[in-house]
Amino acid sequence: MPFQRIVVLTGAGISAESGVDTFRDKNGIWSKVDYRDVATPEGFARNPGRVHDFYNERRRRMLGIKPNAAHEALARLEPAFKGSFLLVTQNIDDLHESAGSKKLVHMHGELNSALCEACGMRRPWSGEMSIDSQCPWCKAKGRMRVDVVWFGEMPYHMGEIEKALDACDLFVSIGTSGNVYPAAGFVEQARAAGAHTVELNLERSEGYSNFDEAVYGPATKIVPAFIE
Ligand code: BV8
Repeated sequence: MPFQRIVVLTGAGISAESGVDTFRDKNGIWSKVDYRDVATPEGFARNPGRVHDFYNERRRRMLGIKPNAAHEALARLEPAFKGSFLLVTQNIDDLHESAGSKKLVHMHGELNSALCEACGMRRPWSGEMSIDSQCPWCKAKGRMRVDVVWFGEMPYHMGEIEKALDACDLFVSIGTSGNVYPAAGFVEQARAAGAHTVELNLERSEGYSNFDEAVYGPATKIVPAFIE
C-alpha cells in the first residue's frame, strides 16, 4: 500500500458476524430499548438498576463470543504501518484486543471496565454490576457504573484521535452507520488533512458521500480482501 499513516474507525458492524447485536439495523439494540433510558446520564440517575440490567445483559451476551476474520485482518494490518497506525473503535466489546490489535482506543469506553462516580476510579470489571456494587477503592456503595460514554458525555481519547486524523493519509471506516458524533465527523477531518477515505460496510452509511472509495458487503469478506 502506498500509504504511510492510517486511522481505522470501527463500529458495531465489525462485530455483527461474531454474534454481537448492532444498534440501528432492524432488530438492533435501539429497536428494543430507548437509548434515553439506558445510554444517558439522565437515564442512569432516573433508574440505575435498569441501566445495570442493560449492561449486565450485554456482558452475558458477550460470553463465548469470538473475534471474526475482520478483527483478525486489522490485527495483521497494524505491523505494516509501524508507528503510524491507530484503530479507533466505537465498540465497547473487547474483540479487537482478542484478535491481537494493540494500537487501539475505545472512544465510547469498555463494557469490561467500571467507573466509580464517587472517587473516579476506573478498573476492569467483568462480573455483573448492581446498585449494591461497592467501589473496591473508596468502598462507596451504589456509585459504580459501567465505564462507557453515554449520549451527552465526552468521548475518550479525543486528543489522540484528532492528532492522528490530522496526520493520516488513509482513513478507513468499517461497520458504522455514521449516525453518532463526533465519530461520524472523522471522515471529514481526515479528508481535510488530505487523506484518502474508504468506507467498508454492509450498506451505504449516513456519510457515504464523504468517502473517496467504498466496498459494500459483510466485513468478514470485504475487510480481509481490502487489506490483502
Ligand atoms: C458528545 C454507549 C459532546 C455505549 C453510545 C442532541 C442531544 C445530545 C447530544 C447530541 C444531540 N445531537 C447530536 C448529539 C451528539 C450525540 C449524537 O451524535 N447523537 C446522534 C444520535 C444524533 N453524540 C454524543 O452525545 C456523544 N458525545 O457529543 O459529547 C460533549 C462535548 C464536550 C463535553 C461533553 C460532551 C457521545 C456518543 C456516544 C454515545 N454512546 N453507546 C454503548 O452502550 O455501546 S452510541 C452507540 O452508537 C454505540 O456506542 C455505537 O458504537 C455508536 C455508533 O453506532 P454504530 O457502531 O455505527 O452501529 P449501528 O448499529 O448504528 O450501525 C452498524 C453499521 O454496521 C450499519 O451501517 C450496518 O449496515 C453495518 N453492518 C451490519 N452488519 C455488518 C455491517 N457492516 C459490515 N459487515 C456486517 N456483517
